[in-house]
Amino acid sequence: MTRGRAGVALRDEVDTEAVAEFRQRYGDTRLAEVTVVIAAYNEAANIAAVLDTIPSTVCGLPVAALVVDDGSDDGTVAAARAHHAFAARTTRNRGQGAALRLGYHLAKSHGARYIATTDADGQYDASELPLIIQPLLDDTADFVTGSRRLGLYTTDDVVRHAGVHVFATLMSVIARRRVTDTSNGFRAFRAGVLDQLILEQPQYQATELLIGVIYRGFRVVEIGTSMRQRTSGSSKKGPNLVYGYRFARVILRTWLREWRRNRQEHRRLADPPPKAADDQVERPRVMRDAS
Ligand SMILES: Nc1nc2c(ncn2[C@@H]2O[C@H](COP(=O)(O)OP(=O)(O)O)[C@@H](O)[C@H]2O)c(=O)[nH]1
Ligand SMILES: [Mg+2]
Repeated sequence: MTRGRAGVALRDEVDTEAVAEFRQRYGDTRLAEVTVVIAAYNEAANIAAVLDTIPSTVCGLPVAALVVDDGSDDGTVAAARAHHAFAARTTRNRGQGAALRLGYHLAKSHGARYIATTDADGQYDASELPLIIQPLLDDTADFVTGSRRLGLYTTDDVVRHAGVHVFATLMSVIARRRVTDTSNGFRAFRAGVLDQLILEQPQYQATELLIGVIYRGFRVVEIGTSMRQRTSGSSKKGPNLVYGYRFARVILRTWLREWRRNRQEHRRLADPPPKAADDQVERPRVMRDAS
């Protein structure tokens, strides 16, 4: 991937091909105002159940699901399309971060105003979408991230559990504010936020996103949400120690990069982000629903 450019422009031929195929299938269809992007790698056994729990409206806004099949060979893309999701497919597996980035590009260029993410393995509860969308509509946050420690966490993996605490402490030092969960994949943000973020991690994007939004001065809010065990299969990110090592490396590299970037721009951590074009656009009118 090309380094150091902010925004979600296409990076390589895998992106270009996937977008061309997406446009051939869907034309310039507008996605919903709230688009839930889901990166999926060989999740045919889980994706249908995840999609079936995504509500059609959240806080009065229409919702669409956009699955990015990250080079699966188990029929994930067909399962997604059979369950009313928009789906893009890459010709090879690159990692969750690269897949999400492509999803953000598609969501933004097809009209999404708010982008949410969840996992394809059933670990998050889509009925909790209002919790992470409402602060964006209230204009009290630009980026809302779920926190298992403020919400509900079921796991029997003590190493991972300890890791969540250790990384949260490290992140709190880096961010100079309390952060309780650094790797939560259930989050939502204004699509315009992406214009200012550098996203180059092909796999471990969670902390790159989080450090990015905090160092750019966006209003970041953590909300207690639920996190369960995977519905089936096991994590594909490697054993805990490898995961932990790579994760720590991403945190430290991103921290250094964002710290330098702010210094070059004579910005301080608490400075608000430069005004983006997206902020000029009138906010959508929200019809309240029962949720
Ligand atoms: N691990 C992994 N997950 C991917 C990849 N591409 C997309 N994903 C999706 O990213 C999400 C998180 O992956 P998972 O292996 O469950 O990671 P974990 O929850 O952090 O242990 C799932 O929805 C995967 O299907 C990839 O290359 N590797
Ligand atoms: Mg998982």
